[in-house]
Amino acid sequence: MAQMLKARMRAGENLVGCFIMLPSPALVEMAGYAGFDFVILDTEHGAATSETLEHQLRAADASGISALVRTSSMNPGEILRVLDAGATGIVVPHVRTPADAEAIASAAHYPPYGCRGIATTSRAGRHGFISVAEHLSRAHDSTIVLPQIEDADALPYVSAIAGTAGVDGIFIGPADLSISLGHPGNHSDPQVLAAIEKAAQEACAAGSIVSTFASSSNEANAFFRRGIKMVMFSTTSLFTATLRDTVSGLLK
Ligand code: 3PY
Repeated sequence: MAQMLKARMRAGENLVGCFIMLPSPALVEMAGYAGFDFVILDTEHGAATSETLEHQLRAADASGISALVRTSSMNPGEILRVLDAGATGIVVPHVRTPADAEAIASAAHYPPYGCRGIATTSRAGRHGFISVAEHLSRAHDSTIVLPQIEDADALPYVSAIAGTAGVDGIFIGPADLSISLGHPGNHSDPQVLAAIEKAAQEACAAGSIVSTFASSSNEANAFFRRGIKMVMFSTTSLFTATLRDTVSGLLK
């Protein structure tokens, strides 16, 4: 499964994911059964604990969907813990420089590609039921690293960040970027749109994969047509929109 997502990214497939802030394994299963390609479990703003996260990763395995985790920071210990828990990859917020990108890639990959430490009995190593050699080979083939570009001061470095060894793509965060560019919450401000487009083009030119949020199928398809290969929907936004529409349609 994990291998499959990285291989599919490398094959240039269009991929669609669910971004999940709620610490619910059932929501992960729903995304899997609905046919999404991946979930991103958010521990930056979401309420997950190490234990709820592990249950969500189990739900991903059970429902056949790949699960990445958004960490709350670039801390190598945090990156290690979510990968040991069985995440297919990491999304790391507020990466600003090529040195940041190198540091997170190193934390995510085992030697000789990085400096991740091994626990042979971690969940990622099937609690010791696979050999160390198999664990290392699986990790090498499957681990995905996506730095988030969401700050104005990261924009000059997009090509270098995207092209860093051990980095598989970039994830553009429109909400933080809109704040950083002085247009809080206005993702469709021309300056924000232009910055997103430029970052996407530069990352694609560096041979990298670009991911970001869409708010509708039409917007997702427009991204796919422009070469943005990984598009995700916020499950909280989908759910709140449905709740709002349902209540507003009632005769009361
Ligand atoms: C962004 O859009 O900036 C995000 O990181 C979403 O949480």
